[in-house]
Amino acid sequence: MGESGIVVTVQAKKKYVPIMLYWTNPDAKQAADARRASIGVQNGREREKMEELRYPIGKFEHEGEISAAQRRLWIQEIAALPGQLSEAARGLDGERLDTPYREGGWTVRQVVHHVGDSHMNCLMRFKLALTEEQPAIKPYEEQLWAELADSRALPVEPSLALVSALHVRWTALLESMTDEQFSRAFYHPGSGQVVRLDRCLGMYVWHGKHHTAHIDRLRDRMGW
Ligand code: NI
Repeated sequence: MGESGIVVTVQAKKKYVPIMLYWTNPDAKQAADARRASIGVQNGREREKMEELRYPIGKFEHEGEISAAQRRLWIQEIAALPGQLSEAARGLDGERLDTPYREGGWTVRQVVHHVGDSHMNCLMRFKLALTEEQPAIKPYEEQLWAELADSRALPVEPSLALVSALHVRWTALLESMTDEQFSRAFYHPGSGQVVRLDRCLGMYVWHGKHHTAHIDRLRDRMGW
């Protein structure tokens, strides 16, 4: 009896020691988190943290009608974006540009080139919708574009210059647009949605801020 009692105690210890270690030893907790992350398991808090890194300003939301006053504010933000993006990337060198804004995410370099890719496509969508009757636009594989040589290797300056020039033209176009023109739309074959230009304007204001915030938040976290 005495002997088996000892065996039971040892088994109990064996059984509970790892659990105690998990809660009391921060290294063990970190290792367990890393193991879970490596096999794609996330708890609620980790998921929340990941969402925060991914969507630092939340997702685009706008319910209902878009007023002329709202459009005017958005147009000002389209005009301001190139300056904000340049400011976010200011002074970052090669190694910092190649730092992902989150684990598994794009590098700062890719983020800046992506804004160029994306807003270039968007200006074309505006022009298509303004000159054709609800045209189908051409979706593109943004993930794969971000892996191409220019996005991977070029300094960010060419894309900052591109975004600057692009937004000058885009702003001029937006400022000229009538209510009727803002109600024009294109068809997006990827999502199957018909997108009005006034809503598209809001989405791209969000988009520019969203990616600028990726860089700003990374700099904050890194103390750059
Ligand atoms: Ni994007």
